[in-house]
Amino acid sequence: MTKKQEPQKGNSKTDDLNQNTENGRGHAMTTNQGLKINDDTNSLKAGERGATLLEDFILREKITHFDHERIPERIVHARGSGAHGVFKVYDDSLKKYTKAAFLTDPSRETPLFTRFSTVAGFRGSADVPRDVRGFAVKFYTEEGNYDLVGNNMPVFFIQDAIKFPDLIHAVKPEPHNEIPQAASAHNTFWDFVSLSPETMHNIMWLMSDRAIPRSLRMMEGFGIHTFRLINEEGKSHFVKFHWKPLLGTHSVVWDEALKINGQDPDFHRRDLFEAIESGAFPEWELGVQIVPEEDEHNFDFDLLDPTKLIPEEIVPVQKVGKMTLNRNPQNFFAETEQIAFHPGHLVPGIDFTNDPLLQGRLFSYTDTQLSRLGGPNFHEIPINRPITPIHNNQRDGIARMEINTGKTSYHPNSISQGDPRQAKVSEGGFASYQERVDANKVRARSKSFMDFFSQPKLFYNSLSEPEQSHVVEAFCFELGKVDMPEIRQRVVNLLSKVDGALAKKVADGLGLAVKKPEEPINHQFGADANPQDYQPVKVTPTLKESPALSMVNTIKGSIKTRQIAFLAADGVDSKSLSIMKDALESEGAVVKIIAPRSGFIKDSSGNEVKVDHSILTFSSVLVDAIYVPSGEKSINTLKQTPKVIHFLDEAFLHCKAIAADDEASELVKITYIAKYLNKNLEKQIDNGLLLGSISDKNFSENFIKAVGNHRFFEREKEGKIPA
Ligand code: HDD
Repeated sequence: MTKKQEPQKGNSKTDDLNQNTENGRGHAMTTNQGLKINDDTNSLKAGERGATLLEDFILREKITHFDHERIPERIVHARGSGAHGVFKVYDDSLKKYTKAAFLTDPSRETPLFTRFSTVAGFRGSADVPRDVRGFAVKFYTEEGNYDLVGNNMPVFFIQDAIKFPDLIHAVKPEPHNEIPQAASAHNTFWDFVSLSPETMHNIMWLMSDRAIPRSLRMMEGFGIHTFRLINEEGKSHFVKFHWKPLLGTHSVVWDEALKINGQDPDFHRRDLFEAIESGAFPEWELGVQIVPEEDEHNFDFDLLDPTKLIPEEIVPVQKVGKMTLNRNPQNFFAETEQIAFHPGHLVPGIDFTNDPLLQGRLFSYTDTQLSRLGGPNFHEIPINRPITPIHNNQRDGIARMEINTGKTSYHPNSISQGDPRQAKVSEGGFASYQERVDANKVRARSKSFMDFFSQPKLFYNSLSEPEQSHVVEAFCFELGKVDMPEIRQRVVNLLSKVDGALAKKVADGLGLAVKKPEEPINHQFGADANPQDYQPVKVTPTLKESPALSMVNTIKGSIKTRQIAFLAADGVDSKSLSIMKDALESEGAVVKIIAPRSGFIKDSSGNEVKVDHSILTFSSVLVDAIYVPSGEKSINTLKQTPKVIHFLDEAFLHCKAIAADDEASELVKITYIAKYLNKNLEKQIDNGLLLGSISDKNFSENFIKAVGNHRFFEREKEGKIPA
C-alpha cells in the first residue's frame, strides 16, 4: 500500500472552507441556539409513561431539522463522487492564445474540486451501469471560478439544447412504473434514439467499453463543445479541452459491471476515496486542441456541432498542465452534493462559441440550482464560493449569509462614490468576445450538422476486434431489453448507415434482418420545416481510423493501486505469500488476502496472517488480478471451496491476470479454465495465465507485467467460460 500522505494544507480554498468547518470532539452537545443539552435520549413527557409535551423544543428542533435533511437530487448526474485537488500549468506556452492566468502562469497552483457522476441513475444508484460519466471541474482561480463541465466521452447525443429534456425523459425510468433504474436498456430510450440519428455517435461510445470504466481515476474527460481562448490582444482561437489520466483509460467488461453493481454498488466511489486516502493521488493532464479562427471551415464537420470530435491525428492534443486530486471531502453533503457547476462560469481568456447545445446549457445550470439548492444564494455555500471577494448590488433572498453593509445597492450611485465600480478589461474586467453576427432570427439547424454517420463509423473502425465485439454485444443486450420489435428494427436500420457488418451482427443477435428504411429517418424537425432539409447528408471523411479512439493504445504498464486478490487458507506457504506480496506492493499494487473465513489464517511457519475478506463477502469482480500462493494444506482447502473455483473461473472469463505458484496449479486444473479450453495447462494459454514457481524471479516480474497489461481479451476468441 502506498504510504499515506498528509492532505495538502493551507491552499486558498482549503483556508476558505476551514472558516465553516465544525467538529464536536471535546465539546458539549448544544441546540442550534447554542444551549447545552442535558438529555438527548428522552423526550419531555407528562410522567414517565405519559404523552410527550408540545413544549419540548429540544425534541421539536431535532425532529424538524431531520424532516428537512433532504434536498432534491440533480435532475441528471445525481449519483456522483468528488474530491479536492490542484491544477498547475506546465509553462506559459498558451500565452499566445489566452490571457487566463491559471492556464499560463506556471507558478500558480489553482485549487479545484472535481465531481464525477453517472447520468441516468438516482442518487443512490450503483456506480457501474452502462452510462456516460460526468467529469466536472471547478477551478477556484484568482480571477473567479472557472467550471469545465464535461463528460468522459468527447461527443453528446443531441445537437440542440431544446432536445435535452426529451433525451433525459427518454433515458430516465419510464414514467408509468419508474422502471428501470440507471439503465438505458428500455423502450423509451431506444425509441428516441431510433428516431434521432444525431444520437448515433454518442450511442456508439455508450455501447463501447468507455461506458463501463474500471475506475473514475482511469477515465478521459472532455469539454465536448468547441470553446474559445482569447489572448491579451483580444484574438480568438477555437479550443477543445481534454483530460488524459496518467493511469491510462481502462474499463471493466459488461458481465463484470453487472456483478459489481450487486457486490459493491459504491465500487467507483470507494476506489476514488481509498486511492486518495492512501496517498495514491489520481492525476490527469489537461490537453488542448487549438484551431485558428481562419480554419473554422476546413473540417469535414462543423466545429459547432457537439456530436463531432476533432480527431487527434488531425489536430494533436497538446498537454499543457496537470490536475492532481489530493484530498477527500470532509462531508459528502456539504461538498460533493452541494457543489453547483455551470459551463457559464468563465474567467477572462475563455469564452463560448455558438454551439446550440452549449448556448442552452448556459441557461439551465443556474436555473436548476434554484430548486435544488433552494434559492439564489447558492453561490454563498462554502464549496461554491470563489476565493476572490464578491462585490455587487445583488441583495437578500432566502438564506442570505453575507451582511452587505453600506447605504447603496444600485449602480450608478454617488452616495458610495460609485462603488462597487466596474472593472476595465485591463483591470481584469470580463468582456465578451465580439463575434460578428449578421443573420435572420430562425428556428432551424444548419445543414452542416446533418452528417450523422461518418464519425460513428470512424469510432467503430478505430476499435480493436475485442472492443468491436463488445459493442455488438452491448447493442444486443440493450435492444434485447426493448420489447417493441419496431424500435429494434429502426435502430438496426440506423446502424446499417454506420457499418453494414455491425448492423448485420446486431440484427443476427436480435433475430432481425437489416431493412432499408422507407421513410425519412430523421424525425427531428419543426412542423412546417421541409423534412428533406433534415435528412442525413453523406460526407466522405478524411480519416478512416483514429488510433487515439481505441483503449488499446492507452497508457499501460503501471500496476499502481491495482487490487490483487491472494486466495489462501490455513497452511499457506509463507514465502510464496510474502515474496509475491512484497513484489506487488513495491510497485504500488494493493494486496487483499481472501480466505474461506474471516479473521486470521495460519501460514506454513505458524504465523497469523490477517484475512482482508472472507470469500463469502468478496468476489473476483472487485479485483484486477488473482494470485494463488502454494502450500499443500491451503490448496486442499481451497479445492473444496466451490466459491474459490468460481472466483478463478470468473476472473478468467473477465480476462484478468491469474498466477498460481507450484501446487496451486492443481487448483487451476479443477476449474473450467482447464476443462473449457481443453488444453494442457502446463503450457501457457496466454501471458495472463501464469503457472510457475515463486523461486523463479521471472514469475513475479511476469505477473506484474500481466497485471499492467490490464486484460487479455484474446481469451474471448476461445469462447467464454460459464461463470
Ligand atoms: Fe448537463 C448537470 C455535463 C448537456 C442540464 N451536466 C451536469 C453535470 C455534468 C454535465 C458533468 C453534473 C455536474 C455536477 O457534478 O454537479 N451536460 C453535461 C455535458 C453536456 C450537458 C458534457 C453536453 C455537452 N446539460 C446539458 C444540456 C442541459 C444540461 C444540454 C440542458 C439544457 N446538466 C444540466 C442540469 C444539471 C446538469 C439539469 C443537473 C444538475 C446540475 O445541472 O447542476 O442543469
